Amino acid sequence: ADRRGLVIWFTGLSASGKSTLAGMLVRQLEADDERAVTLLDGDIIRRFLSKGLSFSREDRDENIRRIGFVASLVARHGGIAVVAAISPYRQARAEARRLVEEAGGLFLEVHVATPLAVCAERDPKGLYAKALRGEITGFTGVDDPYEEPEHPDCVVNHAQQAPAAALGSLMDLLHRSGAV
Ligand code: GGZ
Repeated sequence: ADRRGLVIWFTGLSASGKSTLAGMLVRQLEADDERAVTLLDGDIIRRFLSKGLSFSREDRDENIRRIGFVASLVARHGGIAVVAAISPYRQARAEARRLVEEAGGLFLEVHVATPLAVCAERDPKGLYAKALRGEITGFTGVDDPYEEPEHPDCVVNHAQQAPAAALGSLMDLLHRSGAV
Protein backbone atom coordinates (compact mmCIF):
# COMPACT_ATOMS: atom_id res chain seq x y z
CA ALA A 1 0.00 0.00 0.00
CA ASP A 2 1.26 3.51 -0.78
CA ARG A 3 1.16 6.46 1.58
CA ARG A 4 -1.51 8.38 -0.29
CA GLY A 5 -4.22 9.66 2.00
CA LEU A 6 -7.62 8.05 1.67
CA VAL A 7 -11.12 9.19 2.58
CA ILE A 8 -14.06 6.80 2.29
CA TRP A 9 -17.24 8.87 2.54
CA PHE A 10 -20.54 7.11 3.26
CA THR A 11 -23.66 9.10 2.37
CA GLY A 12 -27.27 7.97 2.76
CA LEU A 13 -30.47 8.30 4.74
CA SER A 14 -30.80 7.94 8.50
CA ALA A 15 -30.90 4.20 9.40
CA SER A 16 -29.56 3.22 5.96
CA GLY A 17 -26.68 1.35 7.61
CA LYS A 18 -23.86 3.90 7.15
CA SER A 19 -22.50 3.65 10.70
CA THR A 20 -22.64 -0.15 10.77
CA LEU A 21 -20.76 -0.45 7.51
CA ALA A 22 -18.28 2.29 8.43
CA GLY A 23 -17.50 0.49 11.70
CA MET A 24 -16.99 -2.82 9.89
CA LEU A 25 -14.74 -1.12 7.33
CA VAL A 26 -12.62 0.48 10.06
CA ARG A 27 -12.04 -2.91 11.71
CA GLN A 28 -11.16 -4.53 8.39
CA LEU A 29 -8.74 -1.74 7.44
CA GLU A 30 -7.10 -1.86 10.85
CA ALA A 31 -6.49 -5.56 10.31
CA ASP A 32 -5.19 -5.16 6.72
CA ASP A 33 -3.30 -1.87 6.72
CA GLU A 34 -0.67 -0.65 9.15
CA ARG A 35 -2.03 2.90 9.09
CA ALA A 36 -4.28 4.29 11.78
CA VAL A 37 -7.90 4.80 10.70
CA THR A 38 -9.95 7.82 11.84
CA LEU A 39 -13.71 7.31 12.04
CA LEU A 40 -15.80 10.46 11.62
CA ASP A 41 -19.39 9.48 12.37
CA GLY A 42 -22.04 12.19 11.99
CA ASP A 43 -23.76 11.15 15.16
CA ILE A 44 -20.58 11.59 17.27
CA ILE A 45 -19.35 14.64 15.35
CA ARG A 46 -22.62 16.35 16.27
CA ARG A 47 -21.95 15.75 19.97
CA PHE A 48 -18.48 17.35 19.83
CA LEU A 49 -17.13 19.14 16.73
CA SER A 50 -20.57 20.26 15.52
CA LYS A 51 -22.36 20.60 18.86
CA GLY A 52 -25.17 23.14 18.60
CA LEU A 53 -25.66 22.87 14.84
CA SER A 54 -29.23 22.30 13.66
CA PHE A 55 -30.55 20.36 10.68
CA SER A 56 -31.19 23.43 8.51
CA ARG A 57 -29.48 23.35 5.13
CA GLU A 58 -27.00 25.95 6.30
CA ASP A 59 -26.05 23.98 9.42
CA ARG A 60 -25.89 20.63 7.62
CA ASP A 61 -23.55 22.25 5.08
CA GLU A 62 -21.45 23.65 7.93
CA ASN A 63 -21.33 20.21 9.56
CA ILE A 64 -20.16 18.62 6.29
CA ARG A 65 -17.60 21.39 5.75
CA ARG A 66 -16.11 20.66 9.20
CA ILE A 67 -16.04 16.91 8.63
CA GLY A 68 -14.51 17.41 5.18
CA PHE A 69 -11.86 19.69 6.64
CA VAL A 70 -10.84 17.18 9.32
CA ALA A 71 -10.82 14.37 6.73
CA SER A 72 -8.57 16.49 4.50
CA LEU A 73 -6.10 16.98 7.39
CA VAL A 74 -5.97 13.23 7.93
CA ALA A 75 -5.47 12.69 4.18
CA ARG A 76 -2.73 15.33 3.97
CA HIS A 77 -0.62 13.22 6.29
CA GLY A 78 -1.24 10.00 4.37
CA GLY A 79 -3.85 8.71 6.79
CA ILE A 80 -7.20 7.04 6.30
CA ALA A 81 -10.50 8.65 7.32
CA VAL A 82 -13.87 6.91 7.19
CA VAL A 83 -16.86 9.27 7.22
CA ALA A 84 -20.50 8.36 7.88
CA ALA A 85 -22.88 11.31 7.59
CA ILE A 86 -26.18 11.76 5.79
CA SER A 87 -24.53 14.60 3.83
CA PRO A 88 -27.73 15.18 1.86
CA TYR A 89 -26.48 17.97 -0.42
CA ARG A 90 -24.44 17.24 -3.55
CA GLN A 91 -22.63 20.54 -3.44
CA ALA A 92 -21.39 20.02 0.13
CA ARG A 93 -20.14 16.53 -0.73
CA ALA A 94 -18.38 17.92 -3.81
CA GLU A 95 -16.72 20.55 -1.64
CA ALA A 96 -15.50 17.84 0.77
CA ARG A 97 -14.10 15.90 -2.20
CA ARG A 98 -12.29 18.99 -3.44
CA LEU A 99 -10.69 19.64 -0.04
CA VAL A 100 -9.48 16.04 0.22
CA GLU A 101 -8.15 15.94 -3.35
CA GLU A 102 -6.36 19.27 -2.86
CA ALA A 103 -4.68 17.64 0.14
CA GLY A 104 -3.45 14.87 -2.18
CA GLY A 105 -5.94 12.30 -0.93
CA LEU A 106 -8.11 9.80 -2.78
CA PHE A 107 -11.81 10.43 -2.08
CA LEU A 108 -14.24 7.55 -2.55
CA GLU A 109 -17.95 8.27 -2.26
CA VAL A 110 -20.09 5.33 -1.17
CA HIS A 111 -23.85 5.68 -1.53
CA VAL A 112 -25.64 3.58 1.07
CA ALA A 113 -28.79 3.35 -1.04
CA THR A 114 -31.08 1.42 1.29
CA PRO A 115 -34.61 2.45 0.18
CA LEU A 116 -36.48 4.99 2.31
CA ALA A 117 -39.26 2.49 3.08
CA VAL A 118 -36.72 0.04 4.51
CA CYS A 119 -34.98 2.76 6.58
CA ALA A 120 -38.36 3.92 7.92
CA GLU A 121 -39.31 0.34 8.73
CA ARG A 122 -36.03 -0.27 10.59
CA ASP A 123 -36.34 3.05 12.46
CA PRO A 124 -33.96 2.10 15.33
CA LYS A 125 -34.40 5.44 17.15
CA GLY A 126 -38.08 6.00 16.35
CA LEU A 127 -37.19 9.18 14.44
CA TYR A 128 -39.08 8.29 11.24
CA ALA A 129 -42.21 7.61 13.29
CA LYS A 130 -41.86 11.01 14.94
CA ALA A 131 -41.22 12.73 11.61
CA LEU A 132 -44.24 11.03 10.03
CA ARG A 133 -46.40 12.19 12.97
CA GLY A 134 -45.05 15.72 12.48
CA GLU A 135 -43.31 15.77 15.86
CA ILE A 136 -39.97 16.46 14.14
CA THR A 137 -39.81 18.60 11.03
CA GLY A 138 -37.08 18.74 8.42
CA PHE A 139 -36.28 15.05 8.64
CA THR A 140 -34.23 13.79 5.70
CA GLY A 141 -36.31 11.72 3.28
CA VAL A 142 -39.60 12.64 4.96
CA ASP A 143 -39.86 16.43 4.63
CA ASP A 144 -36.26 17.36 3.87
CA PRO A 145 -34.26 16.59 0.72
CA TYR A 146 -31.69 13.90 0.04
CA GLU A 147 -29.79 14.48 -3.20
CA GLU A 148 -28.57 11.12 -4.46
CA PRO A 149 -24.98 10.94 -5.69
CA GLU A 150 -24.82 11.08 -9.50
CA HIS A 151 -21.47 9.31 -9.83
CA PRO A 152 -20.76 7.42 -6.61
CA ASP A 153 -17.63 5.26 -6.54
CA CYS A 154 -19.65 2.47 -4.96
CA VAL A 155 -23.32 1.76 -4.20
CA VAL A 156 -24.43 -0.59 -1.44
CA ASN A 157 -27.94 -1.42 -0.34
CA HIS A 158 -28.71 -3.09 2.95
CA ALA A 159 -32.10 -4.22 1.64
CA GLN A 160 -30.36 -6.35 -1.01
CA GLN A 161 -27.01 -7.22 0.56
CA ALA A 162 -25.92 -8.55 3.91
CA PRO A 163 -23.45 -6.16 5.60
CA ALA A 164 -20.62 -8.67 5.06
CA ALA A 165 -21.31 -8.70 1.30
CA ALA A 166 -21.37 -4.90 1.17
CA LEU A 167 -18.05 -4.83 3.01
CA GLY A 168 -16.66 -7.34 0.49
CA SER A 169 -17.59 -5.16 -2.49
CA LEU A 170 -16.03 -2.15 -0.78
CA MET A 171 -12.78 -3.97 -0.07
CA ASP A 172 -12.70 -5.03 -3.76
CA LEU A 173 -13.02 -1.38 -4.77
CA LEU A 174 -10.21 -0.38 -2.39
CA HIS A 175 -7.92 -3.08 -3.74
CA ARG A 176 -8.79 -2.31 -7.39
CA SER A 177 -8.13 1.39 -6.91
CA GLY A 178 -4.83 0.63 -5.20
CA ALA A 179 -6.03 2.53 -2.12
CA VAL A 180 -4.94 -0.14 0.37
C1 GGZ B 1 -31.92 13.81 9.66
C2 GGZ B 1 -31.67 13.70 11.95
C3 GGZ B 1 -32.54 14.76 12.10
C4 GGZ B 1 -33.10 15.35 10.92
C5 GGZ B 1 -31.91 14.16 14.08
N1 GGZ B 1 -32.75 14.84 9.72
O1 GGZ B 1 -29.98 7.87 12.32
P1 GGZ B 1 -29.30 8.79 13.22
O2 GGZ B 1 -30.30 9.90 13.76
O3 GGZ B 1 -28.44 8.30 14.29
O4 GGZ B 1 -28.46 9.74 12.30
C6 GGZ B 1 -29.13 10.95 12.00
C7 GGZ B 1 -28.27 12.07 12.48
C8 GGZ B 1 -27.87 12.88 11.24
O5 GGZ B 1 -26.71 13.58 11.46
P2 GGZ B 1 -25.69 13.87 10.28
O6 GGZ B 1 -24.62 14.71 10.86
O7 GGZ B 1 -25.28 12.61 9.62
O8 GGZ B 1 -26.60 14.73 9.25
S1 GGZ B 1 -26.11 15.76 8.11
O9 GGZ B 1 -25.08 15.06 7.31
O10 GGZ B 1 -27.33 16.04 7.32
O11 GGZ B 1 -25.57 16.98 8.76
C9 GGZ B 1 -30.41 11.01 12.86
C10 GGZ B 1 -30.32 12.31 13.62
O12 GGZ B 1 -29.01 12.87 13.37
N2 GGZ B 1 -31.29 13.32 13.21
N3 GGZ B 1 -32.68 15.04 13.43
N4 GGZ B 1 -33.96 16.38 10.99
N5 GGZ B 1 -31.37 13.20 10.73
